[in-house]
Amino acid sequence: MLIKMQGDGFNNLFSSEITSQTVYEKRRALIKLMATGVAGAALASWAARDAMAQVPRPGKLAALPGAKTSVAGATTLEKLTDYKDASTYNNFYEFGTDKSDPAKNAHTLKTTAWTVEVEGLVKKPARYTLEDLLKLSPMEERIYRLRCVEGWSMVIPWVGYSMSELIKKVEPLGSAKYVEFVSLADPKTMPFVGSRVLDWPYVEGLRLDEAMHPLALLGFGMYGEVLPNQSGAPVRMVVPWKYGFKSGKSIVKIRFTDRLPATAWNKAAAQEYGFYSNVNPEVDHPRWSQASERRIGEDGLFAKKRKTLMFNGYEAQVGQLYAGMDLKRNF
Ligand SMILES: Nc1nc2c(c(=O)[nH]1)N[C@H]1C(S)=C(S)[C@@H](COP(=O)(O)O)O[C@H]1N2
Ligand SMILES: [Mo]
Repeated sequence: MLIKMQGDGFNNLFSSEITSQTVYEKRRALIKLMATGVAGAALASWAARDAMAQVPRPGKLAALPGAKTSVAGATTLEKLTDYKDASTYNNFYEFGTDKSDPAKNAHTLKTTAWTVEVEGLVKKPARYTLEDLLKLSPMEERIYRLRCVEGWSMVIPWVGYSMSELIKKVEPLGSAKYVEFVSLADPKTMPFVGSRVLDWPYVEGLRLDEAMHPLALLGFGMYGEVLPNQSGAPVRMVVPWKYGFKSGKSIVKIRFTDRLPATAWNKAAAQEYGFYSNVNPEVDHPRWSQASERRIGEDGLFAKKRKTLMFNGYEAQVGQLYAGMDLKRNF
């Protein structure tokens, strides 16, 4: 696989002896240190800081580490979701509607010779190969919460870089207002693309200023490795302040437009899935509350539900994007 060609040096950046438990403990120790105040924080060793942003590899796929991110708010100190949960409990309807279907079925997805076409209202439309995209900007590791509209969440160490890096390269025209992300729809390798649940291809979209926000990630990996197919290999969006369905997987086209994109879930049920779909505990889904969530891996009889946070906890970073907007109408 081509990402392996980036050299074994990458693998060495990751110490495989560190268990996820020790990393978690290091991160907790760091939180304790920080709680003792500025002086305490200054004492935090670089090793402990690194533990916040470097995660042991599951050792299943090619290494793809990222440097500690410089984007404010892009790393949470919450316990990471186990790789096993994050890679076996998925929504990827092209491979079936059960949470366990993508892990079972997505092995047929062909991620070699992948290209992403950038078109529409830009000065420099281009067809990027995956290799081009991997080299476009340095990889960062960002630990984001992802909140599904169905009421569960995960904490995942993603690897990628801000979508804004690609947007700057293609130079949007003044008339560009929105960005559409189009997923692959290949009936030969995606068994459920023929089904009538959604209109294929899966399309998602953001306002241009949302897509330019540094937190909006173009993701190529997780847990220090390339994405497993079921997570949207080889390249996907991760928009942590919005419900999970806004983060399109296995993207083949990025289109700049002046019209509000017709997104897959909005077309399927407009009254349930709005264009914005910012995580908002005050706006219920028509069929259930959004006030709380279940963290995957914490299930069981006595697991407590967590309160869902406005903008999934990223309000300080992204709230300004929606200043003056009625977020009940623009759900
Ligand atoms: N192409 C495509 N992208 C998709 C989906 C999908 O069905 N097809 N499901 C979305 C939904 S509903 C969620 S919650 C997230 C899940 O991402 P994860 O499986 O990596 O947790 O992917 C989103 N991206
Ligand atoms: Mo979702």
